[in-house]
Amino acid sequence: MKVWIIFLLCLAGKALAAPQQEPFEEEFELIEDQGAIAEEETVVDEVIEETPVGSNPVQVETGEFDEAIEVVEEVPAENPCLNHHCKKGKVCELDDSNNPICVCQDPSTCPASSEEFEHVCGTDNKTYDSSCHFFATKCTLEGTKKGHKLHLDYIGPCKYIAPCLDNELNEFPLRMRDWLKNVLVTLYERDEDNNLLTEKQKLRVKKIYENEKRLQAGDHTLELLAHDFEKNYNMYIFPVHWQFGQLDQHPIDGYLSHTELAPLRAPLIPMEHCTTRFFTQCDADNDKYIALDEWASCFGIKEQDVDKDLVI
Ligand SMILES: [Ca+2]
Ligand SMILES: [Ca+2]
Repeated sequence: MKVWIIFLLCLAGKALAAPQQEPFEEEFELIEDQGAIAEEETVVDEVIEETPVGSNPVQVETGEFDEAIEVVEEVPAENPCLNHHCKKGKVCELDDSNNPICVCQDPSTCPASSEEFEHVCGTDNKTYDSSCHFFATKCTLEGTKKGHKLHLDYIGPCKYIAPCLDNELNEFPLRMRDWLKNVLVTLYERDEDNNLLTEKQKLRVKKIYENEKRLQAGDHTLELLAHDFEKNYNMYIFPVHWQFGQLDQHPIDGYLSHTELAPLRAPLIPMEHCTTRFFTQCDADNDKYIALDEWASCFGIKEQDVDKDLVI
């Protein structure tokens, strides 16, 4: 969770803190039914364990979010359940023929959690003690309309989220863009041997980093952020593209699904009440996916500057 706390502090205009290496906890679910996609990603989780996660909290490995993964590995083991992975909310049990099967986890077997930051809020506006409790509960509703509609909405206990007004909606990308730029600069500054950025990315960030006109990280007014975007527009093009590339991973297809967006969206909602509205309106053609041009446009990037080569 640390990474997200830092992330949110940054959004609040605080100075950027040190990059973190912890992979994001498994907080989310596969919101859309993407069984086919998930199957292609079966190895992702294990790879992630060994790969240093970039310091950008948004650079979350979305493989962690794929609840629909059920894999039987062909490694012989005494207990067939040892290598049988069940999606979140399910646990492995042996059937009468000693074959491993995934069954719904009893929520009462989830580790007790009294810490507020471990609570999650469901789209049913109910607070669950932890994501384990949430997914176990959702599993018991599988096949029902209620279960289909139930998703993890955001991290933390449910609370009143004020409606996002039009003028507030316009403020959201101002902070977000500035934050993205600062994250990249911080990655660049700290990226000695960590390879948090590729060589190509480093060259692009170097230009931003070395630009004397760059607005330094800090607590800036919205007026200043708006002015800087106008004046130093070119510095924001790459960070917006880069963030899209970080999220577009499962699969890498130039579109962000609800699931791919979840690592960014869910922790933000309790802090930034315009999050849901912002990402909803980003999907301009309302096809449930955010394409690169839709993404760029909602961050104020001009059509002629949208470049899929910048995403890589
Ligand atoms: Ca995608
Ligand atoms: Ca769309």
